[in-house]
Amino acid sequence: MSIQLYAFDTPNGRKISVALEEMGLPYEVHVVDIGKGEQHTPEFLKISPNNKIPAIVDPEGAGGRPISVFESGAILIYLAEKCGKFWPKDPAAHVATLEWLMFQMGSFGPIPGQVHHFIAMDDPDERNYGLARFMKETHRLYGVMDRRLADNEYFAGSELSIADFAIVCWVWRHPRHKVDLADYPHVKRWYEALMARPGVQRGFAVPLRHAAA
Ligand SMILES: N[C@@H](CCC(=O)N[C@@H](CS)C(=O)NCC(=O)O)C(=O)O
Repeated sequence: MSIQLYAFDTPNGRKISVALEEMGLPYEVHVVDIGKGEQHTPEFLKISPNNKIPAIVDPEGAGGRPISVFESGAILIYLAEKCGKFWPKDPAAHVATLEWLMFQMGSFGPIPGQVHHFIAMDDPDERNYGLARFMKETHRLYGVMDRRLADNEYFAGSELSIADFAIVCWVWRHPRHKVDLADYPHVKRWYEALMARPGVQRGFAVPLRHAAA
C-alpha cells in the first residue's frame, strides 16, 4: 500500500500534496473536510492527536512497520528523509533548510493565518485591532523573505528544499492576506519559478475537497 495522505485544501494541506508530487512518491488522498468537522472523528484522532490536517500514514515506515506522522513540518522532514530529495546534504544548506522550515512553521503560517481570521470579521471593533496587528507582522515577514531571496535562488541557497514547499503554500494565499507581490520582487521571482514547476502544479491540482454531491 502507498502513503495515505489526510488533508484538506489549505496551505498546510497543500504543502504535503506538493511535496509528494515533487518527490514522486506514490500516495492516496483522504479528504478531511475541516469545515464539516471531519478532523474530530475518533479515527482521525488516532493519527492526528491535535485534530488538525495534514497527517500521513506510511504503511512502510521505519523497519517496514506502519507509522503515522502529524504536523506538516514533521511530515515534510519524514518524507525528505525517506526519499533523500529536497533535503540538502551540504551542512550549511541543511541548516538553512531547517531554519526556513521552522520560520514558516513558527511565523509565516500562524501570522498570515490570523490575517485570514480577522479579515473575515464583520464587526469593525472585533476586526480592526487584530487585522492591523497581523497585517503589519505579515508584511514584515514578507520583507524577511525578500531579503533572503535577494541573494539566494531558494531558501536553502542554490538547492530547492522542503523549506520552499512549506513557504510557497502560504505565499499561494497572498491574495487572501492582501499582499501585493510586486512590493516584494525577490519573493515574486521565486514564487513564479516555484509555481511554474510541473510537480508543484500537480500538487496544487490534487483534489483536496469532497466532490460535490
Ligand atoms: N502546525 C500544524 C497546523 C495545522 C493546521 O492548522 N491545520 C488546519 C488547517 S490549515 C486545521 O486542521 N484546522 C482545523 C481545526 O483547527 O479544527 C501543521 O503545520 O500541521
